[in-house]
Amino acid sequence: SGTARKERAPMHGSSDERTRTGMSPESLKRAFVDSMFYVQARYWEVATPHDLYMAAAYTVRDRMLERWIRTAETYRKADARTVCYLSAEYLLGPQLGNNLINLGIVDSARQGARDLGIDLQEILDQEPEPGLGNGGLGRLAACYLDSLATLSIPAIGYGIRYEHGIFDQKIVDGWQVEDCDLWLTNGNPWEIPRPLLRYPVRFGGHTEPYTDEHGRFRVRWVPELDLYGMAYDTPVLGFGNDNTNLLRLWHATAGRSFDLQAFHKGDYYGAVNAKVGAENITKVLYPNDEPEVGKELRLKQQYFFVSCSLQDMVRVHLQHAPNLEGFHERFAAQLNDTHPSIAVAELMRLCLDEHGMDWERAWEITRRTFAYTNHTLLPEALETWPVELFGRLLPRHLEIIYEINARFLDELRMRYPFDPERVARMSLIEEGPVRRVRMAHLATVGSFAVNGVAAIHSELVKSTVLRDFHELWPEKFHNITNGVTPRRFIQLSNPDLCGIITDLAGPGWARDAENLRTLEPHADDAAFQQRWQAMKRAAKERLAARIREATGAVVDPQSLFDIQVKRIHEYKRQHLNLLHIVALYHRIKQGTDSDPTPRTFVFGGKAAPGYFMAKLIIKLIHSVAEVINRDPEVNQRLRVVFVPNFNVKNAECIYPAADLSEQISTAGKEASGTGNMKFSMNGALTIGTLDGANVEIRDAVGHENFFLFGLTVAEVERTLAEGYRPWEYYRSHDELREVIDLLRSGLFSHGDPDLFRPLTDSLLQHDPYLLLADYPAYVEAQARAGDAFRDPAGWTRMSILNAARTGFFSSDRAIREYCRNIWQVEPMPVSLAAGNGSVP
Ligand code: B1N
Repeated sequence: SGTARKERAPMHGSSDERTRTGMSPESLKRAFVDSMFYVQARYWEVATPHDLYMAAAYTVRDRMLERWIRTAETYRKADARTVCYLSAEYLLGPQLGNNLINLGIVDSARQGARDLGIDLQEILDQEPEPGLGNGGLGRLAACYLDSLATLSIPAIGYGIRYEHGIFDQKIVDGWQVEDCDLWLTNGNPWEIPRPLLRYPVRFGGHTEPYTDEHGRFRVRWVPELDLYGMAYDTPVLGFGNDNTNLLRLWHATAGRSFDLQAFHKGDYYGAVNAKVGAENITKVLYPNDEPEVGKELRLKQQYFFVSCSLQDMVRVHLQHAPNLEGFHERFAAQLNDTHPSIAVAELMRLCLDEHGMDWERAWEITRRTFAYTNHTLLPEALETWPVELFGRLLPRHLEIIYEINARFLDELRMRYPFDPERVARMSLIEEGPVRRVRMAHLATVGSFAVNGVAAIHSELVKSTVLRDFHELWPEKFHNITNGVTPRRFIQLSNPDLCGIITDLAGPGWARDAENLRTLEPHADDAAFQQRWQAMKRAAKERLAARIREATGAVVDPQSLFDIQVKRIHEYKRQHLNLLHIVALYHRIKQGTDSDPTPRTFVFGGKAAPGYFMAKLIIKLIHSVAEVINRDPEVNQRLRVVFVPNFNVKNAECIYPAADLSEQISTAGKEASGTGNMKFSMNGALTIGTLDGANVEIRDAVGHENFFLFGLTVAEVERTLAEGYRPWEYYRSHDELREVIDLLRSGLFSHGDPDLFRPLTDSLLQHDPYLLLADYPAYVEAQARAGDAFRDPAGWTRMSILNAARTGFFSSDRAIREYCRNIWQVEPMPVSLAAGNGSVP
């Protein structure tokens, strides 16, 4: 409960000897041994690597709790305005290493482990990662939690505690096979279950009108099903401060009503089934990345976590206030894409039905609470739900949405009296054979701010999917270019680079990434370049070892590491990369090679299980790899590998090892990209199109330090409008034709010319992502990159400048912009030292 205790229990003093939370190697060692005994219930001789990990995790967690509690106390006392980040995904990655960094005890922990004869790295490797997200969107949410805590912003991340996160990718005969993710099976030491922090969530049934005691018309929702959401809390440390924020994930359990039903009706087994059904809601993450699959369970997940989160916010608010007036002053709630946008209707329902507010006031509070981030323009990704399904699961919410819509459309008619088409375009309801709720419209109408995730993307949001809304409310629209946390993606992933930067810039750079600029004057310094090359070389050796372990393939760390890791998607064009690889292979075989730079091509990424073309691209990567890697005539110059199961852990090993980063989406399709930033910060050069954040990365690092190619957004539009005929590119470009013909010949498919037909046919007939149109420019840019790599000093200079000039892409900068331009929230630093040595 939130009631503040008057008297304070005595706490350990701050001196290391007297506290169980000391940070010295001695204290850590003692605590670790204690945890092994008292938490893991193991003694030394029989402890498994997993026991070591758990004991280490509990040791670290103990050191987070005082900060966490002090933070909660500070925010509560100050009645602080709080950011609530609502996201269906958090791709956190392993916690232990990151928490050691943010506590500032990496060296201490390593020393303590060494004294006990343990290798810290081995312990770190034990941790299964919480993969509660698909890709960039989920990872962005995790980076933002890190930055919010680091910037001392009062914030709560709300989401879903999926029992199974993103599937494990296995490769069998070159094909992706999905395996169940089991991150929770051995226990999760970072979460704290809160069995008493539960909220009811209802589904189905019907609504009925009634008149309340003041004679006012009201609606009551009589649901069919209720279940509970239970909180699991994970502390999120700031770096270089004492703030520790909260990530609260909801787990679904059956409500009391199940037991009662069974008791009354005597249908025990029926009740058991219903219970299982309820718990299914948080069973598994939907593995789709962008293309929408309108599944009932997914809508249930969305409403489930949004309802729990808003009820939690209301509870907190009512600890300080008599009613929901002022709710929007206490909270800014960010909608991470439309997945949580049902929140708009849910907050209206809470205000209207549960707190007796009138419509106008409820709407005012709702619209001033939410802000919406758009993450994609792909038409197939825009969420819409059939009205029928919506009404069946959430009848009251559908009514509320209809009412919001009726009032909104009246406003529009007033403003555009002779433009019924515009009114229909902007409606929250899409008319058609099946009527559907447009979630992006609901989010836009119900929010005070809308933002895109890179400059070019935000412009496209305004000129395409939300054009009419931008014309109506231009001041609502913002851009906030994405960012990534330098703690995880430099400090943790690339300790050598971290050492180099710290030597030059001092340790402050990790809180102020603009300090990376101190590298810039050293870009041409020979001794510095040598150190830089050694750093890169060591990272490439580590990746080579990892690749050998995972795939058996041997790669040469001296070759150019040309890497494309991201979800597999036609718009991301992994197959354009493949066309170039086959062209290089073909040239060597023909003896017409003009690019003798030895290269290792690395791919990684998951395909949505139902996305056939993406899975076929994975198969094609393996098939091309097989032919090239075993051909002695080419395999000294070219190697192709696919790193299975690309996830945060693998990513941390991959970004530092890259020489060349592939960011080759069709212009206008990649909203931002964030891998592009991680590569660049680690000194990779980019080969890329003018898409997403590439545009800003190129401007930041200097055009001469970036391999640009391809059609611009305007040229893509024009090409398609003029009637794009990929066949003509095939006909008129000899090498392109030869490459595609090789794919069609069966050379890469053990003689089966049909295997890759779906891909080649799609390219020749439609090519919706304009691979053939961009092919000549891509190959030409690749040649420039290959040539440049043969001048080590020139390349190293460019590499250093990339790392030096990408401080802008720190998630700290992005979060500062959200705070200032959208949330209107101020930092609230927490001080452990200022406390009187006790906790409440
Ligand atoms: O969000 C990232 C961007 O950097 C990427 O460019 C963008 O593709 C990605 C439905 C999505 N957009 N939409 C999704 C994910 C899951 C899902 O079920 C859509 N992911 C993105 C961060 O801004």
